[in-house]
Amino acid sequence: MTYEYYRQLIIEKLSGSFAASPSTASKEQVYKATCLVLRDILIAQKQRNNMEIEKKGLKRVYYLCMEFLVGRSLKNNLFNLGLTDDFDKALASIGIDLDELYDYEADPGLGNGGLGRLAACFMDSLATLGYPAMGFSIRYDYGLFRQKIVENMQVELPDLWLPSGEVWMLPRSDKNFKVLLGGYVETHMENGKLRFEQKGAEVVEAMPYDVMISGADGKGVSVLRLWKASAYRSFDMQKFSRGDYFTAMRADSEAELISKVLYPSDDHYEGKQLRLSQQYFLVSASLQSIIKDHIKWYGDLKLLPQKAAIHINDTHPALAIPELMRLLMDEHGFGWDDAWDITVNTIAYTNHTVLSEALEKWDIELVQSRLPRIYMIISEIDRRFTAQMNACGKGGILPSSAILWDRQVRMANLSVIGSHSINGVSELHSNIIKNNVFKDLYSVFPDRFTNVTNGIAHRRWLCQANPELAAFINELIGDGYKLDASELDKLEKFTSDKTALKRLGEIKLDNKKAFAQFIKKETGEEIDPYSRFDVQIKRLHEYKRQLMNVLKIISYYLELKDDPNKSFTPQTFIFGAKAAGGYAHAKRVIMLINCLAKETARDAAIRDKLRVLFVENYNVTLAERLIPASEVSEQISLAGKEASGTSNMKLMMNGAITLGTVDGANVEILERVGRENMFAFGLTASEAQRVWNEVDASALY
Ligand code: 26Q
Repeated sequence: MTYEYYRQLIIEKLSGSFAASPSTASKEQVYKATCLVLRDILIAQKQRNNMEIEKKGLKRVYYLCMEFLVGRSLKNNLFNLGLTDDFDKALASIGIDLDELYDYEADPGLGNGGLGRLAACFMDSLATLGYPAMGFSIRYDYGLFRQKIVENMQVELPDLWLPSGEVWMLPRSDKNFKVLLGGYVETHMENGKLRFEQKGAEVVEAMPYDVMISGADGKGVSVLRLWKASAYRSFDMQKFSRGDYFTAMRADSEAELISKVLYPSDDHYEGKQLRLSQQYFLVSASLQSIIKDHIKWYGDLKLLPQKAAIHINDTHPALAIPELMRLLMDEHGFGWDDAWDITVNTIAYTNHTVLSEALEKWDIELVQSRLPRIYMIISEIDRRFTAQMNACGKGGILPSSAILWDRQVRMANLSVIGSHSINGVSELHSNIIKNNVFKDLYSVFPDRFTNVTNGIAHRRWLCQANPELAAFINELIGDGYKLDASELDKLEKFTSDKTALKRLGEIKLDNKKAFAQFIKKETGEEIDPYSRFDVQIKRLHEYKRQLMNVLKIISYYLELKDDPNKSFTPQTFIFGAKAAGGYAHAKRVIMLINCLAKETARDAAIRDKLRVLFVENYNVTLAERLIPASEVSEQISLAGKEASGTSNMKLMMNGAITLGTVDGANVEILERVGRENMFAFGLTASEAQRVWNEVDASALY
């Protein structure tokens, strides 16, 4: 196809969707028309792929996750489809600069941090590798808050992503489902079988919106299905027609609350009713959708484990286990044992945290009142597990391993008991979950536990984010690494090639200049691109130890104050971090960093040598700008606490040197790159644990 072809498509979209022409359209309309053209191309590709998948009867991957931090899509899709140049020309021919259009797209904040970004990278990877994959999540009206720094402090503002993000979504009004919340369960016999019916429940309608996620070369396409909640119409209309207008409207807004906003806490569990409703809403709608499709394609639900892998990303969608049991038994007539076999063999679970405060435990009363049938099933799973353990003389493990304990439902134990595969996200973390967090359950199910070390979609984080470096790598080793990252090993033969190293230095400097220019444009602040960029970008958390980094910077500051002529490599310390709204300590660290940023900018004796910069509202788009410009990557979590980390990989891949503890995936990075490319320091995880065991923790407070 030529660029004229795409130009024509854009013009047609402008006319068909906005009654506009290139001369009358606003830039925003051109942005939307361009996205819609790409969306159509991806849908057509997906339909072609579907025929192939059905013909071959391929097994499908379903990834359930409360968050998907996809980042902007326009640039990504153009890049993956290899259409950047054509669209650049097509748009230029109607007087529009493609680079300008990118900024019309808000960064959809449908995730908190690492876990949500990992889910998005998987969608890219699955599409690229040709796996038929569908991600399921919630179409939050508001994503993670927009962070503003006011008087050095974080203020949270609503994130309005839909006006520009909605263009990517295809509403599937023919594929909606009902989700029941609350009420009570009525039991009766029917044809000699016990039947369960949930009565008096709120009926919430789940309406799917599909987003196509392209893989490399645009051949594979993953679908991200986002559910929006509203009150079930006919239910509402009954009340409405009885003249009870306000009750009908209230039901509507209560139901809509479910997909209103993403919970902004990360690695910290809060037992909120709305969060539980969100989790069940996601799980129930997604499983009904999976089952309906499976029956359409294969007829027989016994084949589910063969034809579908359902993955739960952390325990947030763990209600998938009892919900699948409910659907198999109550709606499709299976007995307990067959339903259990199908469930366990279909579901797999990834754990992302060892922090005890992050392990989800719901009060039994809450689960019982919101999800009465689900609670019955969870109790039965627990009863059977308990009986089994007692029968084989392992009753001693129940205090750590039972699902129901202390009037609470322990979601991590439910996830292990109800899945055939359980993985951590780095080798160290997977060992910790086997030997500590799930020690007793591991002794019961040793074969279920595995490791899957995290990765990143290097197409986004290297090829797109750092085009100059990618072009240079292409020159050196060809572009095979785009599909197979292990080909980057071929760069080894250039480690002492002076010309290549010089060029790498120039590219880094160009990226630093571009970042400094961006900061100047956005904030008016000037940072020196010739200073060393030392970067810590991640959620603000005590275990990630931003405070330790700040204390080091303060010590440098004091040294320079004492001796302004001290020989000192000029450094710019750059932080990006959001803190959960209720996490007071984390918010005070943000304040400290911002005070320090002001102080280093103000002090003429210091600022040429030492600067601190806090970038406001750190998100995927900012990461894409900053990572290529980074030189030191701060990965300094307390050993044993960071499950994997993924910014460590993104920064390393863009040529930053890691300063890190022996934690999470740092361990494996260290093995691969060697000590000359990573400065590892501090206690190991087991040494840190020993210190904890020795200290009376209560004496610390
Ligand atoms: C739970 C209950 C209620 C509200 C919110 C939550 C919640 C939400 C998000 C709990 C945890 C999260 C996110 C956790 C997370 O991002 N973990 C990170 O996962 C990455 C991908 O595996 C790892 O690289 C990081 O080490 C890990 O911290």
